[in-house]
Amino acid sequence: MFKNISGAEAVIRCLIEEDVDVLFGYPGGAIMPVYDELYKFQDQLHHILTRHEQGATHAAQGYARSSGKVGVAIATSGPGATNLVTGIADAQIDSTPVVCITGQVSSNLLGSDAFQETDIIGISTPVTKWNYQITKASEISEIFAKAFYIAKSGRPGPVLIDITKDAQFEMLNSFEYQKCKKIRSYFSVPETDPESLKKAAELINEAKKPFIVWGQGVILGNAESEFLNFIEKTGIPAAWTILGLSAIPTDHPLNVGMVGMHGNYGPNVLTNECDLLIAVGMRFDDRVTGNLNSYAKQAKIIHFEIDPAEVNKNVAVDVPVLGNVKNTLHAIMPFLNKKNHTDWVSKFSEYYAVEFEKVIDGEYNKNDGGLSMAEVIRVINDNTNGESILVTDVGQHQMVACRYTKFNLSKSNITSGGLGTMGFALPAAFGAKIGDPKREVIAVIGDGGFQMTIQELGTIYQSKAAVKIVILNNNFLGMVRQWQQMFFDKRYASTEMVNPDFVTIAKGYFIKAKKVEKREKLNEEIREMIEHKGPYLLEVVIEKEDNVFPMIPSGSSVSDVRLE
Ligand SMILES: Cc1ncc(C[n+]2csc(CCOP(=O)(O)OP(=O)(O)O)c2C)c(N)n1
Repeated sequence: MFKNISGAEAVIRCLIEEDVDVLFGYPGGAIMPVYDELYKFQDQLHHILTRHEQGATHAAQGYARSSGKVGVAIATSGPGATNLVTGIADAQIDSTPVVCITGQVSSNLLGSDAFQETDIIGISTPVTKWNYQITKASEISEIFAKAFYIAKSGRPGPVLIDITKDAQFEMLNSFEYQKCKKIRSYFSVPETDPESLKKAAELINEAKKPFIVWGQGVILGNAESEFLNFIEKTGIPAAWTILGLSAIPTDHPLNVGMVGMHGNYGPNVLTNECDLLIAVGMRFDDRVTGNLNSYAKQAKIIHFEIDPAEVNKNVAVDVPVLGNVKNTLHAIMPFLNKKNHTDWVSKFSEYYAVEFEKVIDGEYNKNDGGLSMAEVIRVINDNTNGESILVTDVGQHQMVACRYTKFNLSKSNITSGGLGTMGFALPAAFGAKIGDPKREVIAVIGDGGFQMTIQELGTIYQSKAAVKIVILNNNFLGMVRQWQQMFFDKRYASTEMVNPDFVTIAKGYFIKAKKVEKREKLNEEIREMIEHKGPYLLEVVIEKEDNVFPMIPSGSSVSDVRLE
């Protein structure tokens, strides 16, 4: 219990009670009392000054995804608060636990169009799991406890707390903090119906051609070992959504690759041949399913899911199994028969061989012409033992990097999946490095997305976060250019980029940087980057008009996936 402390100090004490050790943010008038306390508490709570508030939310997301903890971002009212919104929306759709704190004008000015007043509660309502405006210091303790509980419990997500300036100044006679363990009428994890486990097990035991698609729920639920036990006992081939990537090692014999628009050939085509589709902690996003009218219509479907709102949302399910996948995958084990599906699994290998011949070999093992994105990833793989964290932005490089990077450890793939936010990677990368400092963090970014948050090089320099930045420079907004080539008769409307000298820019921020154009130099330059102790930027000039295949054209069926 603390006596005679300000609301601002109470905010700091709440963060310390929640084991927050770092927060990302940007100061301004309406949040200055809290910043003043941050100054006083700097030994216990480290503040990283980003160069833009969007960077603060993405950094908090990167931190949350690499550490498994709640990320915290803080900003002032008005433009500071609105600049957080893209990152909040990104965290909402990708289920990332983040608490955002915004300053607000004093309560007597609310609604008067005061200087830097925006209705951030109204603006952020559709993109937060919960939000709340504090106008009295006495509310701080309870609201922060709820905020952290809501952000991390059940299906995680972003929470925003807006706090008026007078509440920050107001003195509290006494302050006590209790972590929240329960909120009336908020059921973070639904109860599992034991019958659903039995029904699911029956279908799994009977199936001749079962197929698993797993998503981020496996990682968020810390259910990696339960998931491995499940697939190894049942012998079922399993494919990942982009956010599920890295939950199990790439080279596991039952890991058959990625589903979705730029996923692998076999998993997409065989979605429409399996007799049982088992979805684990994924949400049937349209980028995964393609046209719903022709998605796995022949199959029975089981959905292991924590969020009841996702069940039967896009795809009608035969057996929903509600609950945390860590528990449900464990609980179903005694009902399952040990099996293998050798012939069925080999079908995936047959499709892989076709994809290898038509797509993979040519780009992954390329040895003439301009550099390909895939061979850059191959050389990164050769130098990292599958143990580094990959952070990607949005576009062609994202699809290629996610498909080709080899992973041996979970929580190693950080990308903007649901929102597809260009500008995500650079700030998310230093957030990830701060969240897990022992691991190598490699950000692979397109020349377009890099320039959306390029100013965060300043944060990297100031915070000394040793991230490695690889810019795959094709001088195009590559993914949009690919669509223009395929669906708009090559009318490259505003997709060609005339770029600055990235190396000079990085050097302006005192970050070591190099540019590589030649295949013979690639391995040496990547090794030098990895061996360098501090942050490093490597610009790799790649083939200008490379395309990403496989591809399911928008609106088509998963089985219409194209290889060229
Ligand atoms: C904030 C934002 N604006 C626009 C888009 C649409 N968009 C998706 S991919 C892409 C091109 C990305 O280009 P680049 O960063 O150079 O990566 P590349 O595709 O070339 O690898 C664009 C413009 C987006 N995803 N996010």
